[in-house]
Amino acid sequence: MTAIDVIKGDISRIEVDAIVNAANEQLAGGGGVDGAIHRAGGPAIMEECRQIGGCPTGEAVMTTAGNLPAKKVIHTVGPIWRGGNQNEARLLASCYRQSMELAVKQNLYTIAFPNISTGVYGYPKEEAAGVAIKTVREFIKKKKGLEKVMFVCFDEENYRLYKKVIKEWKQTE
Ligand code: AR6
Repeated sequence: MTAIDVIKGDISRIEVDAIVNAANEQLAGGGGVDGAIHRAGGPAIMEECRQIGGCPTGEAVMTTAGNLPAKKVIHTVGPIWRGGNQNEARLLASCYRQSMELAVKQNLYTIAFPNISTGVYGYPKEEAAGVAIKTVREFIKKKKGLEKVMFVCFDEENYRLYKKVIKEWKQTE
């Protein structure tokens, strides 16, 4: 069985097989969680990002984790929120799914996610938490291989939302 954990903190400090980065299509680095990961991980991550060249929204690619305690960084590109009718939910679910697929394929057993798209990209936090948790639940029901999935919430609002949604889900199981 795959464990699901919710914690509050900085994902760049988490010691798991793979941490997920909320990147942009150019893999060019930026602010938020992307900035924190590149700052803490050092230039080796950006060097590999440049070689890869980019990543379409909803997809995921993997690089070294440089100086981070994690083994690998999976870069995924969340959708920019444009009101909800531009395939945002499907693309966000795809980010979580493809990141987990990539981890399983590379024999990585523990993975930590930030709250993709809920910062600069403006995705409403409650809706995004619903999509994230539903996608992870569906994935681990069907596919074996992951030991642990962590949701690392940086802000208090996301942390509270995740705790609430997971509690509701456990009560209905
Ligand atoms: N650890 C975990 N979560 C964090 C951290 C951290 N160190 N720092 C921020 N967050 P954002 P997006 C949370 O804006 O919305 C970048 O510039 C934050 O509270 O990082 O997907 C990229 O280069 C929020 O809940 O990512 C892209 O251009 C969540 O991470 C663009 O922003 C996501 O916020 C991507 O936007």
